[in-house]
Amino acid sequence: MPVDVQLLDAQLLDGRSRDGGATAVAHPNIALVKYWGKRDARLVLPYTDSLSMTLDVFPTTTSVRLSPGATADEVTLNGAPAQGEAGRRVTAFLDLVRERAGRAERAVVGTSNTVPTGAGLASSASGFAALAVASAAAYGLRLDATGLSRLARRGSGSASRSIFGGFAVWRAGANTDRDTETALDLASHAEPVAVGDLTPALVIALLDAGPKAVSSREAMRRTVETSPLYRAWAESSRDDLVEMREALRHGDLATVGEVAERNALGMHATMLAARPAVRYLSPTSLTVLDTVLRLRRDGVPAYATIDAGPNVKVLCRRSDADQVSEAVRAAASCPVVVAHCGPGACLHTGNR
Ligand code: 2P0
Repeated sequence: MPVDVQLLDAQLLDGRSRDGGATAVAHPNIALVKYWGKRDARLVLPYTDSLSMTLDVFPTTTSVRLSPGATADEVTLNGAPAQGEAGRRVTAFLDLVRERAGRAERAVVGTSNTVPTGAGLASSASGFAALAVASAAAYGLRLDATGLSRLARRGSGSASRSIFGGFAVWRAGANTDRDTETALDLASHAEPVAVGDLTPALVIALLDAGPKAVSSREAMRRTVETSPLYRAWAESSRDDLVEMREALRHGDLATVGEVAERNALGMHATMLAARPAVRYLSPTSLTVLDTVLRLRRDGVPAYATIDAGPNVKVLCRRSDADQVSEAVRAAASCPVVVAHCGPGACLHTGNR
């Protein structure tokens, strides 16, 4: 699905509601070439480029309303006050928006996720993409889609990709000796990827919706600092990206799937070799990986990818999605959701 950047730009020029608040919707994305590892934690600059598909399921809706006179931000997550780290990350993000907008008002933020939070189903991607769009509008920051992607990146790296619909690549940007902070920030953002005749389905096996034991942020840091396999994966990931882009351009699902699967399993290998090891894969994750292999042996092109949690996502043809879902459900006794390419982040039209 092509991203409607012009529509987003037009909305942002006039995105605020009468009370100065704004509401935005964003969808999660699943990386086919993964982001794993930061070279700069404060600016959220990754070591490698990554490439993802934005989904049409599990949207996050976020409202930001300025609260003149308040001394702190009020952040609500799924109807309950945001606790600890989650609230601190939202306030740190709003501080960045306020600094750029030259404004000081605190805000009332309400977020609702339809995806289980923190279970490796990319809630932080949709969450910070929606927060970036809503807060930029509420504070009067006029940013185009590229600027919003940079901003969303500061909240959570993968959020930079959810600004765009369909397929998106997040450029790591590169350091040179003379880079200023502004230059580094400008160089790292997502952009849409040209795709040939390809409209895949992603079958999501919901193996475990509970929060993960190790946050992806901590797992990434530990992997970069201690895994002897990290450098090898990062290097092979560059080749994976080249091959992935080529396969997408040609609408070659088999190559897209093969590259996505090896890139994801390689990422998990880096974590398993970290000290101490980070293991997101569960026995049922492996059962689903076996099911995917069996489907392929039976002639069904199906390919697995796994993020920072046990849930397995299976890329396949739209026309095979029912068969793949049935096979996964039978093997893992779990609920299954079928996703397709979804839209980029946008302001809720009710604001206008
Ligand atoms: C990705 N993941 O490319 C990878 C694959 C999980 C596995 O991006 O620290 O929540 O906020 O930048 O974006 C999850 O990490 O991490 C993630 P931060 P984020 O989708």
